[in-house]
Amino acid sequence: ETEEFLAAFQARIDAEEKIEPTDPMPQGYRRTLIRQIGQHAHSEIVGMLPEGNWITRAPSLKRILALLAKVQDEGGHGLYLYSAAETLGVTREQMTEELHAGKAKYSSIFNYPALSWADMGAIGWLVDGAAIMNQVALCRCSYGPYARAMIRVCAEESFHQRQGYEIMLTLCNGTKEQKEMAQDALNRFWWPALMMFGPHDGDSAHSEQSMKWKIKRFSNDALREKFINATVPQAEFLGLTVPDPDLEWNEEKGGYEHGDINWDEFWRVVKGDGVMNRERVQMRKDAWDNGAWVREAALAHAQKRAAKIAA
Ligand code: FAQ
Repeated sequence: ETEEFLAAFQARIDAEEKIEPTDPMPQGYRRTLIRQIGQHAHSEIVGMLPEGNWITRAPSLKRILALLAKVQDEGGHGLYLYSAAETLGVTREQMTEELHAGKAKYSSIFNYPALSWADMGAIGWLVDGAAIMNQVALCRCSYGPYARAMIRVCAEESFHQRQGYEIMLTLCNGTKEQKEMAQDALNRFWWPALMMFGPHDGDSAHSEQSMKWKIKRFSNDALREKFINATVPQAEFLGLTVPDPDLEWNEEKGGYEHGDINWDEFWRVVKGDGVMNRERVQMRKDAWDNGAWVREAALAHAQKRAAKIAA
């Protein structure tokens, strides 16, 4: 790649032009997007598992319907994102194989177990809340197909966030036990939700280049702080306590100071050693194997149709 080529590409980025699949692009730009969009797609698909487990245990028909719709949306987001990644020259089979082989990552958050009904509230409120904070910025990503996919995904994600918050609100206005259950879910999901934004800027391997290419519009820390500032008042409204004794409003910066994140735990989970990592990947492998006959049948059907049209 010549310097002229890289400079011309950067000039397009700086002029806020969208990059489209057939446009020339540096190998690094393509690789970064395949990595990030692939990881994002896997997160949606693996992210169906903790909540999928609760569909049959949701406390009412209304809750079952909302949760079922949410989990289906996540499946849709995954397919949308796999398609966006495929425009860059990778196949869905390749991405799936990498996930199953433990080579491709997915968000650390989905390696924590969902232990109670309140976790469905906390996941919608905090996990979708964190996801939206990150994804609203991605709607302006320089790569066209990814940016456009994010618009619809964000609209659906905001419904997910509200259904989660409404579960929390109902529990917090309920019995003492229900409120305790909500507090327990917040205690367990708060820190993992903050970890979703990735390592501190100084430790983030890809941020600098991704910001230059306008794949990322905000740094990991900037988005994490925006999330904390938006979410702490919501916790207060619920009457719950954020499990961070160092959380403090800083008038000067107009935002909260927070305590240290446990980065050892973060890297352990990212590297495959969280509570649920093995089970989550195994579930995906089993689903892939058990679905083989559907893929074979769909292929046979497509071949038959093609032969009929040709005849
Ligand atoms: N978990 O240099 P950076 C959802 C990895 S939302 C696991 O800062 P980057 C919706 C990172 O890949 C969740 N790995 O990396 C939903 C890299 O490793 P690599 C998904 C993490 O890419 C809600 C290394 O650490 N959202 O699914 C994590 O510039 C409810 C160094 O980090 C997205 O994926 C982590 N938390 O920034 C579904 C959003 N953080 O690849 C169901 C798109 C970092 O070199 C229910 N992705 N790593 O081996 C992004 O915005 C970025 O990729 C970041 C990381 C911000 C996640």
